[in-house]
Amino acid sequence: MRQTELPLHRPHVLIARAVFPEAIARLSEHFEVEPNPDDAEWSAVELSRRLGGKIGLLATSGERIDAALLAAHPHLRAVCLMTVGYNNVDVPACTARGVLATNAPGVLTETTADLGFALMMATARRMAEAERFLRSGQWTKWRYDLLTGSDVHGATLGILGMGRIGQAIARRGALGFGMKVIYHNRSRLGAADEAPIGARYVDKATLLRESDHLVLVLPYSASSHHAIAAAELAMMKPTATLTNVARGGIVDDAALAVALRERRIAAAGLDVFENEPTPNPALLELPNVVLLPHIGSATEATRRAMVGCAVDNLVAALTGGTPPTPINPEVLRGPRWANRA
Ligand code: 8YV
Repeated sequence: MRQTELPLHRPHVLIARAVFPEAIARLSEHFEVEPNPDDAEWSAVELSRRLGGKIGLLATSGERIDAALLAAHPHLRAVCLMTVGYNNVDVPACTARGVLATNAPGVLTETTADLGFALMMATARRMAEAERFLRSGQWTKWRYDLLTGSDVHGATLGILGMGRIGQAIARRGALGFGMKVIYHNRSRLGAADEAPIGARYVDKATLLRESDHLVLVLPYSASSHHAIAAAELAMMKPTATLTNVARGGIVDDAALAVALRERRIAAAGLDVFENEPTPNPALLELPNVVLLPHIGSATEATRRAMVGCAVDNLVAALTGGTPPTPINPEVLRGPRWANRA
């Protein structure tokens, strides 16, 4: 389309963080786009200021989309996240105002499961600790009990939160490593999903007691806040490991640091934390925890797919199409979205 053919009043959209240039280019085919090429971390006030006059927002899980922000921007129609988790969005407030919210499920499942499994293995086999040992010149001889960890193959893999990513981690454990899979979830899987991986549904207490390697993959919400705290850690085996690739806040990090220090569990692998990007300092002091800076979905292909999904949703929402992954699809049947062209 030549410049002269552009409609005079193209809708304005905001991109909250730096993204791949192709995403900005695709949005620019349809909208006036304000990007954030410097990846500046905007305060809530700055985000609100920049949202003025915009009808669409492409965001991550780092921006708080709450009732106050929505109230300040009554013309906003769509908030499209490039992440699967959406605990940063007040979905009922969006729905009440007829604002469509979308996320990016599916595209990051296998990549995040790879990282979750790798982190669980690194934790069980003390890989980060072993690397620090070597780099610091402490490796002077072989010894029968040098950096001995616990087996992954044949062990009992516990999954708390058996959604897409939980099932993908369970598949890796059962089919690749001969692990026994037990899980707890809000709802039990159907037999067709349980059978191929031999997954056994158990209550949360049994999961805590029987897991050799417990992996957390549940969404964060008020009801999952501190789902793993001192009482839960006390129920685990002293030889067990705990891996969290879900969200900070599901684990009480202070209580975990105490349990690790006192060897009430063997080790932990954490990709997510309370108060990111500043983990509880007590964790940084401990040898038996592997710490990663929230890289579960961080492969180039997957990050491109995630932002691509958000772009697909935003373009569809604002040009009369069908957004592929809405969180609150009911708003599209409401009065605000009637007769959209
Ligand atoms: C993101 C994630 O990297 O999709 C999610 O929910 O946790 C990650 O894939 C992170 O949320 C970026 O804000």
